[in-house]
Amino acid sequence: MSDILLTESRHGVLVLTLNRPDRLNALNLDLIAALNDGFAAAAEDRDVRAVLLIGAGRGFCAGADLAQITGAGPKLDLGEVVEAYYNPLVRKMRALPKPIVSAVNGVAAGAGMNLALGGDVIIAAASANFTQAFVRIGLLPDAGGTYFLPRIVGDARARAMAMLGETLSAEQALEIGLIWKCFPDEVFAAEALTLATNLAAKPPRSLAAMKRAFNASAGNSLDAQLDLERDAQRELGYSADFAEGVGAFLQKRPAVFTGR
Ligand code: T3D
Repeated sequence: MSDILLTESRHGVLVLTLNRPDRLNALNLDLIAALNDGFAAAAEDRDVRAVLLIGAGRGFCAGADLAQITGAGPKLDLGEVVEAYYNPLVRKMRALPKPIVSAVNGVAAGAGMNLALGGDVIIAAASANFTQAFVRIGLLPDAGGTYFLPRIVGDARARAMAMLGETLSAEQALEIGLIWKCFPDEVFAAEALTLATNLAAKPPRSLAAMKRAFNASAGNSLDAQLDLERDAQRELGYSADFAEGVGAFLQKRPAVFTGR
């Protein structure tokens, strides 16, 4: 894997670190391609049971690399860029049958913020902040922003965030339910890894089924969703991990889940 995306496996967690700290980890095309590869690798590797996405340095991700998309070369077709780079990445993250922790260690702007929203559990350091920066440069939220934002914080807040482009502190993000938890800066990286490690020890098939169900719920009727829950629960009910979970409860010992 390239230097602009550092990868490291620890206790079932694949840590993906955006590594362009001098650009606040802005997304150039190489970095988006590396992220696509990273999530594809996470999908294939049975030993990876959770992914932790974090930024190197003081930023999480400042969105698209503006120097690249408005640089000296021929004018880029942004629709092409979105189609070839951002959209496959968002689809891969959502389809990954393993939980993704978005650990927002610093500023998350534009597509950088929406990259975080593509994760399953979003946490932030106290000094982090969030901006739908697109309006400042005459674009609209991409990387799933117009889909994720209203579903996470509601339509009114989503529209205002997108249209005004104001910056939200981590504390405000917590208040409006944009993130799960906020940690002091000094302990953030350790807490993020603990949380991801904790997820990696949970029953993988159960987590994968939840992810499928939550993904589907955005477009499903209640009836369709109830059917989906029935079918998924039937499958999980025959799993070795279900037997292990119940056995461990009855025997008053910690469960050891294997994904079978
Ligand atoms: O198809 C497509 O590709 C279109 C897709 C678009 C998706 C998008 O994400 S559009 C939105 C793009 N992002 C932005 O508009 C945010 C731009 N950045 C900022 O507004 C500010 O940098 C921040 C508010 C994020 C942080 O401000 P601050 O004061 O903490 O840091 P800074 O000094 O502005 O940035 C530090 C360095 O990073 C600086 O370089 P320098 O002066 O030290 O050499 C700055 O130019 C660089 N940087 C920050 N953001 C980007 C960037 N370089 C390239 N692209 C960036 N997005």
